Amino acid sequence: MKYVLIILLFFPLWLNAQVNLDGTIDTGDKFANAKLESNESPEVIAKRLEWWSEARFGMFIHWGLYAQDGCFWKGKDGRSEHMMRNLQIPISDYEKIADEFKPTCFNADEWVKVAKDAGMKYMVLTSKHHDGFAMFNSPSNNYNILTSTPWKRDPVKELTEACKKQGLKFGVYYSLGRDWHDPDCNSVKGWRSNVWDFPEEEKKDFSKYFERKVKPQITELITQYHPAIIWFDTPELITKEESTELLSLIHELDPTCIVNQRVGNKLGDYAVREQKIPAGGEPRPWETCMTLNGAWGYHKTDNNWKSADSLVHSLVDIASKGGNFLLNVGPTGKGIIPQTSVNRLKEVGEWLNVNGEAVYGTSSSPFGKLAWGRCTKKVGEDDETLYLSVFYWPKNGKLQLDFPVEIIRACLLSDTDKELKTETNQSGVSITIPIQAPNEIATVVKLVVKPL
Ligand code: H79
Repeated sequence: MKYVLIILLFFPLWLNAQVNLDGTIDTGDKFANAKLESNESPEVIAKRLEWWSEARFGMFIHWGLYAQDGCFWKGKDGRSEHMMRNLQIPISDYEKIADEFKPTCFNADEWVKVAKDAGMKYMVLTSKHHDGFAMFNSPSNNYNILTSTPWKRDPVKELTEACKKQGLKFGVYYSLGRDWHDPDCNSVKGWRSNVWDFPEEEKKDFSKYFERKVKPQITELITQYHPAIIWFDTPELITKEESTELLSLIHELDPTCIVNQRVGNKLGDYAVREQKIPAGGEPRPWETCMTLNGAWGYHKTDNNWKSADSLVHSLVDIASKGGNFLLNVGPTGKGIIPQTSVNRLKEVGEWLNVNGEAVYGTSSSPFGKLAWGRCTKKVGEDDETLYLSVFYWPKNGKLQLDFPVEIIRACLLSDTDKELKTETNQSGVSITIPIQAPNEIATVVKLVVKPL
């Protein structure tokens, strides 16, 4: 009974640690929902984001030492890429994983091809996650993949080159305010820092970690690989001065480099939602990042895969709200993207092959909630195009639109030669469609209309 009471008492606290009351995941970004405050004009930011806003769909890759045994350590389930903290693994033991890290099956061209075949236009790889291990050549810090593993290869370099060859943009993820390998990286009340190796939180000095590790490594990443995006995570205790300094450092080296909001303190080019799609979109440029199963890093017993249906619906939902979708894969310790992930992504790619026009380069829906699916839009010189992605196909052979539009031409994206009949009625327009849904995931009706 005592234990039940204790659990009941602390359960809300535990829940609160992961999900804020507003539904965002607590990644230590205390300004996650705030309006971004840049000293650059919206036009300058929009220009930097030009390719990114067209791209709409990217691949997130979480790959690091935690993948070696699929988030298990000494037979214990470390639950996620947070394995080191979840199991409180001492640094001296965690480092031993590096001694055996030899992903002999890694092939950068194959990974990029998986992304490309899925219809993804960019890729973001974890260059350093919370465990502090650099997956790139880092002359400033020995705890990196070239110096500390028998593999001695540089996946950031190889993926940069493979992306260039296959026409994808390449970016790097960098855990900013969490680093469990650095003795000075602290956190609020020690909740998220390494207090098992370095228990004296009050003696830690974030600025020392910032000077010693963050600034040199970000400089290395930009000068060595010229990433198109730096995707920061978990700003935690970074000060406004430090966030500002970091942004200046990045833009001095490369003014075209996109930086997300988790550089901290309301700065950065675009907002991030983790594992969530905001109900009404966002007023600023934004991106949802999401896992294919339950963890970001490869977890060997997690088979809770999302269906292709749900992935396409998420992508279209996000596009209809003007956002980007960064969908994650977690390759194994051998360097293989799990086959189920590859299969699901292939299905999404097949759908995009036919219907990509409804996603890439589109803007958000001009309408409110639509019972049958989602709408995206493109504005032409004399007309506008609406893409109606129908998730729930009407059974009566008619798609009723309850808004007034003057249709110039209507067709299915899967059969553009065949014009669909349309009829204006009291509440809007009725479009005659096939009785059977041509595509079980979603069928897109393309409408060229007079400017709305
Ligand atoms: O990289 C992926 C995640 O590992 C990272 N962000 C994405 C992109 C992430 N870091 N933290 N979080 C997501 C949410 C953090 C939840 C925590 Fe906790 C709250 C960590 C510590 C307190 C959950 C609850 C884990 C332990 C207690």
